[in-house]
Amino acid sequence: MDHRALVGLSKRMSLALRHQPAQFGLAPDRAGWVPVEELLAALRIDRADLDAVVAGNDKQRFAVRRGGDGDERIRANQGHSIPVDLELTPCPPPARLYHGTSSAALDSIRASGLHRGGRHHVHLSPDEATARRVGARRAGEPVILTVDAAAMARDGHAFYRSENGVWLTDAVPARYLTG
Ligand code: HQG
Repeated sequence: MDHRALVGLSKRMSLALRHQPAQFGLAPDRAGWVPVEELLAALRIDRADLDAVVAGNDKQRFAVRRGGDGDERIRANQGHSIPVDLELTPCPPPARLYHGTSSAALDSIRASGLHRGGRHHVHLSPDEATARRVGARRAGEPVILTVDAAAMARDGHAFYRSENGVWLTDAVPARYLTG
């Protein structure tokens, strides 16, 4: 598959595993896993295509694991809008984390902090370059906000790290943001 086809399939897999499994006839378990065979059938793809997306994905969006019954299962590592319990354990964050957004959202974010929107958590990046890429997905000028994660952790906010290195927290009050 060429790069374009890989990106297209990655998007369909995200839709099926994070947002609209029922539309694909899939029923993820409470931790978000579906049998690999069922995803292949739902998307009408073969195993080599799926492996290419899982292995080649720039952000390691997907994880494949063998379940207790020996069958392989797949889930998205984060970013769901369907209810899932990713069984993340709280983990001490680095002193600073970053959030990329667009200048259009700045006034609102400065007033009310970062909200999780349609996702389960606010997504934060460990470095500015990643945050810049996230912000560049939006229309308008990308902006990088710095989160004082050390102070948040001290004040009792829980942080989680997804398998692909995205930092997650419930909300970021405006007083912890600069930039
Ligand atoms: C903004 C992609 C106004 C927030 C990326 C963001 C990431 C506010 C948008 C992952 C706000 C939500 C997550 C407030 C937050 N007022 N706007 N108070 N609080 N926002 O897509 O962080 O491709 O749900 O700044 O690479 O952009 O899906 O979150 O612009 O890792 O794997 O509301 O999604 O990864 O947008 O991106 P999103 P995000 P995947």
